[in-house]
Amino acid sequence: MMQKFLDIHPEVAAALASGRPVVALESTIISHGMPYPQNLAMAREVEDIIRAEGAVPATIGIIKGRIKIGLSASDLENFAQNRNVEKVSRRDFPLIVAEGKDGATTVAGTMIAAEWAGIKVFVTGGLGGVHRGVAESWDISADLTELMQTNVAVVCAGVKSILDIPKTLEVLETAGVPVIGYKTAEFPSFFTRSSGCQVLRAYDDLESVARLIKIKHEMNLKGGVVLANPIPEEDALDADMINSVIKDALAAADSAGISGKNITPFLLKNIVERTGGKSLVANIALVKNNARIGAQLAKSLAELDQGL
Ligand code: PSU
Ligand code: MN
Repeated sequence: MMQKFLDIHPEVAAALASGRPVVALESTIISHGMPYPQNLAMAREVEDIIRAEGAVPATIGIIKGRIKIGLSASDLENFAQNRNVEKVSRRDFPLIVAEGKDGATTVAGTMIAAEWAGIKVFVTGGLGGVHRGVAESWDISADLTELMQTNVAVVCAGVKSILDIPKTLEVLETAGVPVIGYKTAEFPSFFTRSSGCQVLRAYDDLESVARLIKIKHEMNLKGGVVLANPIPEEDALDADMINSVIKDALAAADSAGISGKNITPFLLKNIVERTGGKSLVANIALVKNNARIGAQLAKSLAELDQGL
């Protein structure tokens, strides 16, 4: 039924039809999460990594109101240069489609489209979550409510410490979302490997994660699974340095009066500036690491689905 809104790239359609592994990727990370041209290089490299692992990448975005599952090289370029591309979460989806506009999908937006297309694994950098100061702002990302209702597994490096990590994990618990640590018992905090918070389970092999995802689907329990994959040790930033940068960035957002959907892009940009680009290098490294693991997870899941 939803197919009428989707344009599935032939390579992706062929893989889905034959049960081969496909990995969804978001476009907000390209248009609103990183500066040009590093964002374009990142988007291409991540697709290459997924292909090298034997899976098919499907970067998702909206072009002239059509939901694209798998983008061409020139589409990627467009998103990277952010030519009037809106950030699209669940709320924005029907507007952008109805208005025939271009939109870059967030974690929530990408999950919606991935589920429609039949893609079960989605790789990103970091989830949105509960913002610090939530008691005043009521700012809780729609990524969390999407994870509550949409059956897609999301591979990420945690949530950034611009957010309130303990409260984010509480909301995920309420939402019924299993948060699994890949080779870690501690939930990672994006730029660093630790947060002081525990995951629900630590799994050392992706077959176990695939089995969990498959059983959750079979039980018809709606909602996603989070696979938290820490940034590689050698790419992690110094915790004290990044935490103090984040504090300053939050203060800057506050005095600039930024709110709503603009706050996350504002903070990301501000942090890149304050770290002299170091945060961008770390961000790209962790996304690439997630792409490798996500592709392997999609392969495990495809094998299970085919009864291999
Ligand atoms: N975290 C990142 N990079 C990003 C985002 C989050 O490290 O680009 C983006 C994702 O698309 C995520 C969105 O879904 O920000 C969350 O936005 P909000 O907080 O407005 O829900
Ligand atoms: Mn928000």
